Amino acid sequence: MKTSSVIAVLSLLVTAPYPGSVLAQDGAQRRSAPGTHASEELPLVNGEVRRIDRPNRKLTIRHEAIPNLNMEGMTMVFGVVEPKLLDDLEPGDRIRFTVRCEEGRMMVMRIERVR
Ligand SMILES: [Cu+2]
Repeated sequence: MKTSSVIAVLSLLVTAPYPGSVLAQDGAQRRSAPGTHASEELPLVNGEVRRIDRPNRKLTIRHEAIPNLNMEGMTMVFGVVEPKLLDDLEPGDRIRFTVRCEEGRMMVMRIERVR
């Protein structure tokens, strides 16, 4: 049982030739650090992009409630964990995103555009 799950994980790692594999590797490296392993489990939150500040890697989002932060819906500024998350965004885009609190800062971990 243990052996088969190890094999399953290994084959997932080996068969990840899509661009996201860089992120997957990154995640694997960070997995050893405490408290940084749960980004895949963060709830997706609905929001709308209001403002994009690429030089400062910040994003203003009008968001619905964020359960993992006990936050009601509001408009606020978030940091962004990877600058490339901002690449295809424009104000007015509807998104689903994940966020977590890192060293007291709200950091967007992932963004999906909703069409
Ligand atoms: Cu908020």
